[in-house]
Amino acid sequence: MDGRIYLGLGGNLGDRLATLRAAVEELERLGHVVARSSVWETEPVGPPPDYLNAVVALDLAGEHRPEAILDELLAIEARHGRVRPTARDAPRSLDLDLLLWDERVITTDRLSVPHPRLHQRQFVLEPLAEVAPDLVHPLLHRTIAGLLADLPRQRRVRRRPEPL
Ligand code: A4P
Ligand code: MG
Repeated sequence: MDGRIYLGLGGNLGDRLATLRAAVEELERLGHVVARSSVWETEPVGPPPDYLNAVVALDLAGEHRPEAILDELLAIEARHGRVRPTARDAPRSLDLDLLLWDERVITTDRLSVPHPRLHQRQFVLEPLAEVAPDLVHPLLHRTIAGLLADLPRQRRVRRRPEPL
């Protein structure tokens, strides 16, 4: 399958900005990065420290099976020192989430697209709304800007001046 994918990047360990930038460079292997959000400093959901989060839109080069994309994301995470403890929301150097793939709905044992929690998370919606405010969530039938507007603001997030 080809098309446009939206990827969420996050990390709260190590040199966070350098890691996000290196990940974007590696993602260029999958296709062409057509938009990148600002870098956002965000209060953690789960244990500290704060995260940096960002979103990129990428036009896939050629055909990719959904799970091949996931495997590529996991490989990039591993190369950036991601270890997988069992605890949910454990601190990590790099987390790459496949947020959306055009308006497709994909459900396999290993992959759910749209990402099941994207609409609940300000650290995803703020950067996603910068690159795709009018994109419609294919299950909720709401735009990203609309989902963000309705989200109760419970956490600290701030846009950083450095580009991704
Ligand atoms: N998986 C299923 N669907 C997807 C998808 N659309 N994209 C599976 C990526 N992976 C997907 O992921 C576990 C498995 O989910 C993958 O192997 C894949 O088969 P993981 O990255 O090991 O687990 P995780 O990141 O701990 O879980 P998850 O569900 O991605 O958690 P979240 O929702 O990403 O939360 N606070 C702030 N401020 N910023 C953050 O970025 N991130 C998290 C992680 C917690 N708190 C945070 C942040
Ligand atoms: Mg994840």
